[in-house]
Formats: sequence, C-alpha cells, structure tokens
Amino acid sequence: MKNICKVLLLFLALLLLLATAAACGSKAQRSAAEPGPFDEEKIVVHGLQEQDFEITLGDLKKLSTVTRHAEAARSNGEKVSVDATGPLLDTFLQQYGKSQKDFSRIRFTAKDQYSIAVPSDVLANRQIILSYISDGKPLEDDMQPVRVVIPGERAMYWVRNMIRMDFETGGDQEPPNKVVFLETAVQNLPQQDYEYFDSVDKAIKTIDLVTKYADINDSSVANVFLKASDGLQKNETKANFLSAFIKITGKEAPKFLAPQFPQGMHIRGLLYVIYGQTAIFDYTEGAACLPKQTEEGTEGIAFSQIFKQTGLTGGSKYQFTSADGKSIVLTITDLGSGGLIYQNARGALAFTCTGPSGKKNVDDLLSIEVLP
Ligand SMILES: Nc1nc2c(c(=O)[nH]1)N[C@H]1C(S)=C(S)[C@@H](COP(=O)(O)O)O[C@H]1N2
Ligand SMILES: [Mo]
Repeated sequence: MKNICKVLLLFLALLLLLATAAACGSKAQRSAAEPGPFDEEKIVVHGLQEQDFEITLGDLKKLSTVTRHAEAARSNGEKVSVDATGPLLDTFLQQYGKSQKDFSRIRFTAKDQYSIAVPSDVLANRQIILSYISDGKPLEDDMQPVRVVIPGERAMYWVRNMIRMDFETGGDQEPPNKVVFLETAVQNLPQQDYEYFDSVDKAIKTIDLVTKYADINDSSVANVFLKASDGLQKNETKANFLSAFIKITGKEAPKFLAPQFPQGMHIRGLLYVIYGQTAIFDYTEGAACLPKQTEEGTEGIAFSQIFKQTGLTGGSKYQFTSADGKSIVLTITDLGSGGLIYQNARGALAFTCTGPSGKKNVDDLLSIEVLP
C-alpha cells in the first residue's frame, strides 16, 4: 500500500512538472508574438510561387517559434553571440509544401543592400531561424524586421534587416573550360584610382574584365562564384558582381568590392572567380595558398592544381594564349607530366612543360582554354 502511494505521488509530481513546463513553453511563445511597431514591414518572397509575393513580420509572428543559442565569428575575429527566437525557415516553408532542402540556394537581402546566398550544403545541414527576438527582447530597431540566424555558420550568413528571400533551384553551371590569369588580364584593362581608407589604390571594373575575357552574353549566368585564398566561398548575383570592382593593388588585394556594398560583402585575397565557363585566377594568391611544385629548378603552381581548384574540365588539347594575343595549342601528350605556371624573372606569368616532343614555353601567359 505504502509503495503504491509513493508511486502515485511521484506520478502526480511528474505530471505537475510537465504541466508547468508546458505552460512556460506556451507563455514564452505567446510573449514572442507580442505585437510591435514593425509588424507591417514587408518581406518579398521570390521563387516560392509563380508570382513574387509579400509577407509581413506580423505573418511570421503567427508561426510557432524556436529559441536557439548561436555564436559565430565576424570577419574581423570578434564574436557574435545570441539566443535567437523566431520561426524556423522550414516552418515558414511548410505552408507552401516546401523545405529548405528543396533549393539549390536561398538568398537573403537586407535593407542596406547586403545580400548573401546560403549554399545547398548549409541548407542540408543547418537550421535557419527567422528571428525577431534576440536574448528574449524584441530586435533592436537597426535589425528589424527580421534577423536571419544560422547556428553553426559564420556571421556573414546572419542577415539583419532582412527584407527579401530568393528561393533558387537548378542553376548548376557547366564547369569552366577556360582559365584567365588576373595579373596578365589587368594589364590590358582600364585601371582607375580607388580610394580605400587612407590610400589610393588601383582597381579594375569587373564588367571590363568580363566583357574582355569571359562571355558577357552567357544568359545561363545567374550567380558568380568567388573564392578567396583563406577558403571563403560565395555566390554573388550577376548584377552585383558586374557592378563591382577588383582592387588590384594595396591592402588585401586582389579585393572584390564596391562603394555601394556594405563592407561585409567585400572579399579580400581573391583566389578565383567563375563567370559562366570562364575561371579568372590570381596566380599570386594561388602561390600563397596552394601546394608549390618545382620543375627543373623553377617553382610554381602545377597546371593540375588549377584544374583541381576551379573544376576546369579536362581535354586532349589546350590553347595557351599570351598577353600579345599569340597562342599555341598543346596536346595532352605535349604536356608530359602536366606543366607548371610560374612567375619569370621579369615578374610576368609563364608556362612551361616538358613532354616527349621536348620543352615548351609560353611567356606572358594570359589564358589556357580547353579545346573541344
Ligand atoms: N543587413 C546586414 N546584415 C549583415 C551584414 C551587413 O553589412 N548588413 N554584415 C554581415 C557580416 S559580414 C557579419 S560578420 C555579421 C556581423 O554581425 P553583427 O550583425 O553582429 O554586426 O553580420 C552580417 N549581416
Ligand atoms: Mo563579416
């Protein structure tokens, strides 16, 4: 009898505990959805339905919320830390029978023009919170109406002032079939002074670079892929990419930037850009971050490294072009062990390889194209 009483008491205690926990939970959820001055602010949704449509913060507040602690490093090393509350992106998407995993990338855009595409590997592995509560309090005005928080990912994905979501499918670009070396390319492009903090550096316009060395008319290009020597990778919209500059001298060059971009969109130490089927590669950054190779006393980057980095397709014939427009075609046999890109005594880029037909050299190397 005594034992039965004990068990019953324990059971009752447990029930009480569960009930309070549930009550607390629902209370937290209710207060999370308190009305606020930004409830009418609109967020444009593109790619979910045939027509773009708008939702408001008020609409998001009707969805069930989660709270997650998240920490991340800013690009300058400082730490961002928050308990973020809001609906999961997947909770929002459920209303349309979708999940974040259905998309190849999701781009968030902010009031200040900041924008970033969340790539598919992040979509596959992380929860995305459309937060409107930070550390239990409504967002600061300068983050309204929504702050995107992705626990486990770097702070560049945490878009505050978010006012547009683009859900993108497909767009798997064909791999590049041409690599253009930035150092040689910029010699034949207009260069302009670019004020950067206390210094005046040189910059080129990305549109000039693409017009001259890639296919500006390639309508399959929606996103431009950029990779930095520190490992950062990003997709930029074609429009944003073509409105920007590459600063080619001074601090952190080559640096992708534009006066109209928030600083968080700048990319320092640019290693390569992929625009359609053209990879634009910076040899100097490559030499600093990729394995070096030595052939007959010359040190440089193996041609095969460039393939590995950029995903360049292989072929049986390659056209090597110099700055003066002259070119030679080498077969895979001519390349022998593969070939080397290096910087010669004049500081110009060059290519050398030794195959069964002897040693081949290309000076002032501008580009290498895989021939069909
Ligand atoms: N709207 C907007 N969101 C943004 C940025 C920005 O410039 N504008 N910068 C991003 C970058 S690069 C970083 S590192 C973090 C900085 O975190 P913070 O929101 O605490 O400043 O915000 C991200 N979200
Ligand atoms: Mo950043």
